[in-house]
Order: sequence, then C-alpha cells, then structure tokens
Amino acid sequence: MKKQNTPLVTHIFTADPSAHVFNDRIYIYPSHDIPHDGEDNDNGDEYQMRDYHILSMDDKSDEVIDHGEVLHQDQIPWVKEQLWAPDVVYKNDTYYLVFPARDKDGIFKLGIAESKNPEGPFTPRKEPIPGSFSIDPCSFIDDDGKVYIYFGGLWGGQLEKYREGSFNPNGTEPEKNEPAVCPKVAVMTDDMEGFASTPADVVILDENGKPLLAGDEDRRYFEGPWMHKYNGKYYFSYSTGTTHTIAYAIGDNPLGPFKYAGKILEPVIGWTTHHSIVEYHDKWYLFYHDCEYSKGINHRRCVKYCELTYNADGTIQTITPQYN
Ligand code: FUB
Repeated sequence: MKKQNTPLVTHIFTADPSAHVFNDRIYIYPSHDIPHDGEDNDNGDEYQMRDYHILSMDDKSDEVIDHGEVLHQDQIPWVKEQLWAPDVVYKNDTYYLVFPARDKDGIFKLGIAESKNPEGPFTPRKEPIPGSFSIDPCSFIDDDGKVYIYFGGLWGGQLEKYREGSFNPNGTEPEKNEPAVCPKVAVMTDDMEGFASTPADVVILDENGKPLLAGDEDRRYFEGPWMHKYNGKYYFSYSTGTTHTIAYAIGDNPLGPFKYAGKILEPVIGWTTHHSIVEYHDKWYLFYHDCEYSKGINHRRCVKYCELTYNADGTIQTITPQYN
C-alpha cells in the first residue's frame, strides 16, 4: 500500500478525496486542482477545477493508478465552471458521480454523471439535480439501501445564501449568538433520478443538547461533509473551515441530530481541509489533502491518507498531521 501521509500522486494536484472500496480496491474521487498565479479570496475563485480524474490503489503494492480524465466541464451543458469536490454512489449496477459546479448564472448546483465502471468515464446528465444547491455532496448508503446525499459549504459554496429557503445573493451568516447554518441532507429516489425529499437541516448539538452557534467556529459546520457508520452509530464529520479542523458528531439516525464528539484531524498545511473515511481489509483510513507539496499554495493540494483509530467507547483518536 502507498506510504501513509505522502501525496498519492504528484503529476497532478488533487484535493477533496472521497474514498470507497469497489472490487477489493480503494477508489478515490478527488477534485483536480489547476495551477495558476491568481490570488486567493473568500469566494474560492482560486479553485478553478475543470475536470475529474479518479485514482485507485490496493494493499498489494504501493502503486496508485490515475485512471485519467473521466469527465470535463465542456461535456456538461448546464455547467459554467468550478467542478469542485465530488463523490460517487454505487446503486442499480451503476456508478453515479455526484458533483457540484457553478451553472451559467454562477450559482452552485449538484449534477450527476453515470458509468458502468468505478473508474469511469462518466456520462453527465443534461440538467443538475432539481432542487439542489451549494457544494460538497457526499453519499451514504444505509443498510436498507437508502441513499443519502449530504452537502453544503459556506462562503464560496453559497450555503448561507439559502437561509430563507431560496437563493438570496445578499444572504449572510447568522449573528454569532444565533444557531449556525446547518449542512443539508436529502434522500435520493431509488432510481437515483433526484431528491425524494426536500433537503433538510443536519443539526449538530452541543453537550447541552443545543444547536451549535454560528460564533462557535471551533465546532460549527463549514463545508466538506462525510457520513460513515461504525458499530451501529452514524458519524457525521466535516470541516470547520475558518478554524481548519476536521470535526465529527455522532447520532442514532442518518438524518440526525448529531452530538458533537471532537476533532478527527488537526489543521493541515493550507487553508482548506477536506476528508473521507473508509474501511478496507478490517482497518479504517482517513483520506485528506494538504498543501505540503506546493509549499502552502492553497489551490495546489495533494491527497494523502493515514490510518484512523477508534477508542473502545467509539470516539475517534485525534490525528495530528505527519509530514515525511
Ligand atoms: O476544492 C474546492 C473547495 O475547497 C471544496 O469544495 C471545499 O470542501 C474545499 O476543500
């Protein structure tokens, strides 16, 4: 298996890894960062991704395969720019790549592209998912086969612009003493054609059972959701954005609410932090990205991974990034 805490590949910049096991291999669905000399801003304009590559690896060798370009924005009629963090769902003998991008009006929506193979190539649908918005979709299939899509991101991801239910270009975050903006979850229809339900709030509670506040930047949701199940509990994990950690919260139901449980990953080199968690051959792994290889350039990121450990009580041991 590839050495832990080292870039999976360096011939392209990759970020936002969504890892899944298919056919006894780990497939990683990342963003593909494009190098340029532009400035960073709070709108995320520096993240100018135009296509997707898929990576895969196993524990028989240290080789990581880049399966090449599997979807380009020019193939997707509704997309203007910024193919950000994707994920995949395997259902109905089909791999559904779920991805965010800005539409022709500059508003983020979620799209779907399909393939019969985990490594693509993927054929996009002509329209985004009706009723979808914002960024960072992640998928979770529960034991009953129901597919859940969690999504949302503040600032460049536009989530705070939907506080009144529809897009308000002037929408802002709540005051610091108000409940934080919640990420969203929607159940997919069985045929994966669209949302079976209106996206609902994913509520994260503090130790007193109260929703986390917008000013609680060490714990409140910013972007990059992930859901996994461990010992019958649902673990909702995410980036805290401005405070740069991967945090998690535990619930009894995929729709929540979830109780804040701690940090999974301390800040990495670079502004963003984005992860996924996957079980492979009886071990648990955290996939993440950082900007070590580009010496801190925020939009030139590399995907890495390391092992993740649970305590006996089901909490997760906090990982401090290791640099080789
Ligand atoms: O890659 C672009 C954005 O940066 C993602 O959507 C966020 O999660 C952050 O990683």
